[in-house]
Amino acid sequence: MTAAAAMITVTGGLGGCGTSAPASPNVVPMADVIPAPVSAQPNPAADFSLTGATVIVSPGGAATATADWLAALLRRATGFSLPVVAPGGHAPSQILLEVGGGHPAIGDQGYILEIGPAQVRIQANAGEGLFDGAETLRQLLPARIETARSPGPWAVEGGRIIDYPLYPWRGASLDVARHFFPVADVERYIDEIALYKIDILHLHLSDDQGWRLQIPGFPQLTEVGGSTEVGGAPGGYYTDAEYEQIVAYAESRYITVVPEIDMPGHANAALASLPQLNCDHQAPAVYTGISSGISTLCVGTSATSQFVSAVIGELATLTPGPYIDIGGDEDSLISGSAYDSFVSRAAQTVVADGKIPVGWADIATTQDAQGKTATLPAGTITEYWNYQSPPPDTGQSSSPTMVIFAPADHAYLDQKYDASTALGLDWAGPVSVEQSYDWEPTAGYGVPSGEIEGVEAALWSETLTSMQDVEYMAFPRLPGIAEIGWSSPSTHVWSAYRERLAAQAPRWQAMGIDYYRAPDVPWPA
Ligand code: TNX
Repeated sequence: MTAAAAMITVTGGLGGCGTSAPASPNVVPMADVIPAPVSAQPNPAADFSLTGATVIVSPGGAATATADWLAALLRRATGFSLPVVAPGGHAPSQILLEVGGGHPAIGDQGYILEIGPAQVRIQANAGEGLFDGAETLRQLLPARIETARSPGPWAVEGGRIIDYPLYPWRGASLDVARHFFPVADVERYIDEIALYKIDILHLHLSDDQGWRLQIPGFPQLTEVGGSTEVGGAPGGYYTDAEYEQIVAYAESRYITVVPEIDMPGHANAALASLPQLNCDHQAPAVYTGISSGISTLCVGTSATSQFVSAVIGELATLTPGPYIDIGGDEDSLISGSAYDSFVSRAAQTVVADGKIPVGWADIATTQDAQGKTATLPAGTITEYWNYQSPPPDTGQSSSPTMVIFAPADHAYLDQKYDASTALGLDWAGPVSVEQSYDWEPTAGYGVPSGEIEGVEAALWSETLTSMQDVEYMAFPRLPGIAEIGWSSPSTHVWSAYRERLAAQAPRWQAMGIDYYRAPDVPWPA
């Protein structure tokens, strides 16, 4: 238990750490929850049973979204009516949702979940914490809860969980540029990552191979740049309305969409669409291969400046979340100083549009001939990926940033599991399930702990053409990255984690997820 959980226990009078008795074989043990909660005290004498008489008690307001989501999930499997009712009645069996008045130590994303024979109570300070608590309740129900019209019984282990995250940024990225994934696929991925309390969806919306978002005034971007993908199949793009639909769906799961338009490199789809972005005003052909480092915007021209302002402005208009990601990786086709002034200006534009700039670590580490890096606004967030170079904030940048950790040799879900994996790349791999779990942002990278924003599981799609491919690479590695971001490092013990991970498999099966049965995990038969 952390100091804050201990404090809650003492001041809130919620009881001390119980001794954990063996769980009944019919319930999911609290100890199996991923990410591991801050504190879990099972009480097998107090199991709850979801029945046809159970009601969901919601105060409305910030609890409404979670009440409706939970009711829909539970009704689908159980067939029970599970009415959502206002507080004040006398239901003999209830799931009670409460927002406000929770202990301050749990913050906005934390929750207290108390399970007794007649009542499940989820208490939080804000809507997101309540939703996180409901996702924990989901994991405590039998895996059958994920399948429509399943047989009961629906027992939940009694006891109490006190829980809140370690880092604010627990991201998952999805590359919809190399291969396009339609709205329904993205929504499915949102539901899958929400199960593990991921709270950021980083959408890689442009690259050499595709431009995936309508930008007013530049219809060619989607007509030409959106017309294909890796391998040459027709690509696709999101209309503004479809993008807004994705954002709203994510929001309903308390996930913030971070849109990325990659620049000045990784820009062939834009260059092929708009001749004026090329120094020679000649649009190259669309690109359907998988090399990197092949393109750059012509920086320093008014055409490029206008384009960048329009794109960032549109992202800011369409995106309610606070972040805009300008990419910035792997451009060695322009000089360091040209790169730095482009990035400095793009980051300023993001701030002028009221958002927080995010970019790959390159934006804080690429140096010009004088050894200087870009000048980044205070509050800029950088994402560390290239494990072969030092992270930002270890002395080389002129601007301190908050750092997201996605070191490719651990957190890149597009890397092969081992040499025999048919899908995926292997430049940073292979990345076994253990390798994806066996690291900490605080261990060995040299970034001050106050400058760690969180972690991200990155999923590039050069070799992934379907949701089935995406899921095969994400599962079982994604839950481990989520746990590194949420739970105390003291819970990160591979020998125990592999057992907990194995216990997730029936749930994935019920969800129709074709996961990789990694040999280092003791999967159920
Ligand atoms: C590197 S990570 C890239 C991506 C590729 C990925 C493949 C980063 C900032 N750039 O463009 O898709 O490797 O693993």
